[in-house]
Amino acid sequence: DPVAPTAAAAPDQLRDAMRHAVALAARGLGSTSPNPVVGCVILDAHGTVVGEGFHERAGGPHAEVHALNAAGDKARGGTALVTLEPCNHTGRTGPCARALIKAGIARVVYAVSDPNPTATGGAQTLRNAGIDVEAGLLEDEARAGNIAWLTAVKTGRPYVTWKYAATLDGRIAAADGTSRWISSAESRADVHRLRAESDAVVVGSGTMRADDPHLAVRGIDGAVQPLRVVIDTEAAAVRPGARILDDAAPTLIAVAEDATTDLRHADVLRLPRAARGLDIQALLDALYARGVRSVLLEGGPTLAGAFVAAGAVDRVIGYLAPVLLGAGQAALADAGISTITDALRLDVTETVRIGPDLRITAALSPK
Ligand code: AOF
Ligand code: ZN
Repeated sequence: DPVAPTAAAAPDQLRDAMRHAVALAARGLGSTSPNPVVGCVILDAHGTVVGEGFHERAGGPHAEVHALNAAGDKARGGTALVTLEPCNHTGRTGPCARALIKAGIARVVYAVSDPNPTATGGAQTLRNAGIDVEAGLLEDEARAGNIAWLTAVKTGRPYVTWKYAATLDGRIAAADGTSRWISSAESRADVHRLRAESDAVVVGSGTMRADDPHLAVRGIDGAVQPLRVVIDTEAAAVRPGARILDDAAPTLIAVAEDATTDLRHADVLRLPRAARGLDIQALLDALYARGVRSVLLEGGPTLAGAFVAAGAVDRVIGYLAPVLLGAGQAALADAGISTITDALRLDVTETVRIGPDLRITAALSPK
């Protein structure tokens, strides 16, 4: 029999619990793709937290199942707070709507509706079972926490964050090409966190030649390594012995269809050429097909310009160091913009001090 709805948990208890669920969800960033990050908190009939959980990896239990397991019998008559509408389908795991009903949950509060057509319908299933269902609590926060997955589901390509570190006057290298270190140790550590939260890290041949980057995550316990991607159109920048070819993380070298490469032991992806280098949409399609939902574009200015010109950047994260250079390489090269009316205008979503630097996050409006 359906359990009688209970409104025992007070509004501020619900809000606090949802805020905690959003924080729990974030712990899955970088390891759940192609799935979303989801957090869940269970309150008993008095509003006390009796269980919590988050989705840790695709194929593993959903957040609700972890939280229900933690709560056990205490879930009966209680409230479940979930950052995403509980699923209604049997995919790699059973439907969470059924699991919540079976556990005797009286009330479900979720933040964001599930846009995934195969999983949607959980709210209705719960209502049909006599459960009190409310949507939209802390929706903006939960949406922001899942922005990569939500955007990728909508657009059918990975969510792309272009990250750069520059002087206050927007230079990423001095006139003679030297660049170590413009941003602080704190900012560089923060970039490792960004990498850990991303499914793939992308650089171009210029960065490959200039820096021989490693691109793996260091210093974060339990981090899932991102796929390291080099766009090496002419198959000339990645040479045997490059640091990126070690086994610290998987690596993919994207080259032109007609390029010849002698690289062994590397995963090579052949893509059509475009006006500038490789076809970026084709690259993003190929990454999406491999389960990549979030891409961290790490450089350099030419590649970033091509991504911006292709409309393939969703978000920009700039680390600005209180340093002046004057002459030197600009963070962004030609992006196909030549007049002020064509300038891309972004919305700043966050500003944070990172050590001596300033980190600015800005989003491009979806087209
Ligand atoms: C998750 N974790 O905690 C919740 C999800 O691949 P499956 O079969 O595990 O199903 C994934 C879909 O389930 C996902 O796209 C989303 O729509 C829904 N909810 N998914 O991975 C979770 N609650
Ligand atoms: Zn589920």
